[in-house]
Amino acid sequence: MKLYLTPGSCSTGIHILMEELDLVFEAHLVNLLTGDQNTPEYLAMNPKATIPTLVRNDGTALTEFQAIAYWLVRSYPKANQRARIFRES
Ligand SMILES: N[C@@H](CCC(=O)N[C@@H](CS)C(=O)NCC(=O)O)C(=O)O
Repeated sequence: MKLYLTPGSCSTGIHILMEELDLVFEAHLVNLLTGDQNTPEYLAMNPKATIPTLVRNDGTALTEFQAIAYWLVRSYPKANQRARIFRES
């Protein structure tokens, strides 16, 4: 998987979640100040020109924080276990 992120921005929550899940992924830095998000390559993944973007192993991309977090929680057992703990408490 590839996570497109900007340190110190709203992508940090997804970055931390993926680290907590012990996922192996490529982290790609997107410099919003210099316009990395507006390149044709980035817009092909995320036409909204925002971070975070998660490119999954099948090549499809998720581009909304909530959608990425939900998909990660549903897709990886460690996350599901934690969700179960929260539901039971
Ligand atoms: N609805 C999106 C919003 C993402 C968003 O607005 N990200 C900001 C950074 S926190 C961004 O990429 N801004 C683009 C820019 O500043 O050009 C989500 O929840 O993922």
